Amino acid sequence: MLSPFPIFQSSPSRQDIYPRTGGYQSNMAGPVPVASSLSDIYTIDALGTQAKRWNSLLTRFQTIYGQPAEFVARSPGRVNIIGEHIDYSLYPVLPMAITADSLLAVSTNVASSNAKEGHYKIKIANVQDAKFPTHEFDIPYDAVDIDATVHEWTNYFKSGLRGALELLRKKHGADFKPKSMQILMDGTVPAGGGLSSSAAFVSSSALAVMVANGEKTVDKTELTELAIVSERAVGVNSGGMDQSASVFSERGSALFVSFTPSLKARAVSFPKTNPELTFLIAQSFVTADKFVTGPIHYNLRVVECSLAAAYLNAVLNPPGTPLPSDASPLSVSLHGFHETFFALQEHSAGATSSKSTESQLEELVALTEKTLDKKDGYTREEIAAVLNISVDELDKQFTSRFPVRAEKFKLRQRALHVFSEALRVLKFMSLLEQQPANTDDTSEYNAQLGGLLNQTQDSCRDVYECSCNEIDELCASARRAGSYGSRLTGAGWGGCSVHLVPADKVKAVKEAWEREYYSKLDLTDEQKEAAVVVSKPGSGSAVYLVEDRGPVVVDDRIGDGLRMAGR
Ligand code: NG1
Repeated sequence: MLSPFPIFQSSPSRQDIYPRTGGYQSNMAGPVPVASSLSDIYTIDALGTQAKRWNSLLTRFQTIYGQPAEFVARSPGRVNIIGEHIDYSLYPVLPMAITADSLLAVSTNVASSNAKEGHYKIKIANVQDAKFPTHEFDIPYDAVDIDATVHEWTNYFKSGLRGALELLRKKHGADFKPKSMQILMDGTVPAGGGLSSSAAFVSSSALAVMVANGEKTVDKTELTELAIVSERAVGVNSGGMDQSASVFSERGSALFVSFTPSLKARAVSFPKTNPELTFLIAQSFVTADKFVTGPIHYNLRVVECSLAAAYLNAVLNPPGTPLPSDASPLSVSLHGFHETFFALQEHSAGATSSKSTESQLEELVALTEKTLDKKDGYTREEIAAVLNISVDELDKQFTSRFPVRAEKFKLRQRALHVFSEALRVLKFMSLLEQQPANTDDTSEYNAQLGGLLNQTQDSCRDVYECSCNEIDELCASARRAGSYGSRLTGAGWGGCSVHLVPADKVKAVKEAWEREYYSKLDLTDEQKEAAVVVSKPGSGSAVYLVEDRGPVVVDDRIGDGLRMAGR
């Protein structure tokens, strides 16, 4: 297990938090970095383990394919600090990348005679070959076929491939011919663990395809946008938080991701606190498979949020007002309703000053409580009548993309969670912008940050209904042992939890979990080792060119980082 690491930096001034544009750090757009050493990618304490892992990946590649890899594409998993289940309603979120990641070692040196006429060849293997068997595909130049009804690990690669090829065709013309690739994958983000293994895999796959096909630089925004759309091809109506965190993150900072008017990410650091604060991530070991449970969990929530947007629009905006078509999975979102509602309100009042987003969200919470008063949910017929469309039309617009199973849609609860969670993200950000009043003892400030995380958990459990007993137990146990704030992170219904813990209580919290939770499960040594990690904000996607630099070598003086030996 890792030792406690204070994620809160010693950069106390507001200037340090948002140095460049008088309030916020500038957008972090630009190309995906090409790493020249592992110390460009990982924090110092991770270097020893990572160097061994990279070396074994490259050695195994050579053994499997009889030739060295040309490059490695890397994208990490993430933990979300605050802003749960609101990215697909297009409200900003605050995740950070973690050390665990997806690595794809690649070579394009495949004889063309190997592939069928009019096709290119993809050979893909995994270091965990017993769990993820090797596959070979002959793929026609013009289309990548993905069978989303089959749960197959290579679908994630194929969806990154498909998205990257769409972009390459836009750039180089419709008759662009993709290269054959030989790939060996090593992923350390636990699948179904709430840390976004799928986004790490899809983003690294898309990045690998771009580089394999000769792109010298890969734009981070383009990569993120294509990874978001690609992941939807695997059967999940996903939002954009995970892919943004995976691609854009910078070591040492969390990431504020906003989705409108266009995708933007900026690094956010934290004021120095006393006691120092640490984020702990704890696995529940309840596997939440979004793909399998989508029709009653994740995809249903996406549908409910879009239906809530359409319903509120029909009732609260003038008759016939269209909702703007946007980048959300079903093209209409609560954020779109929010913007339309206040734009019309200001227009009709001839307003000279607009309300703050915080007060707008407070007003929306109150309006939702009044307007969507059916606590047990709304039937298709009831919603269709208000939208003035047939039930068939409703199904076509909202439930045909991904199947959902529900008699009633809980529009009230879903809208209330989304508006109140969007408000909590703003409150969290505004706390980060402030200096704690008393820097000798910031307990009260720490408790305010933690309080917002606790409110998120309450809302996820009671209103959005995406927690589970095991996560609730982990949160309660952590709070009793001294956590300021504890909540599920990611989609929920199992997976992981995140906890804001004073550094001097980390031991007590871990002991409490062991006593009250983990000791009651039948865990393997490997699971015990992975159960709790102290999370540091890690860096985002990167490419490492093996050809230029040769295999990874651990320097004796690990403190100097790692060097890459020339061949
Ligand atoms: P997970 O399942 O934890 O990777 C999912 C979505 C996110 C976001 C969160 C809930 C995907 C790939 N990810 O995260 O976009 O909606 O749930 O906040 O679908």
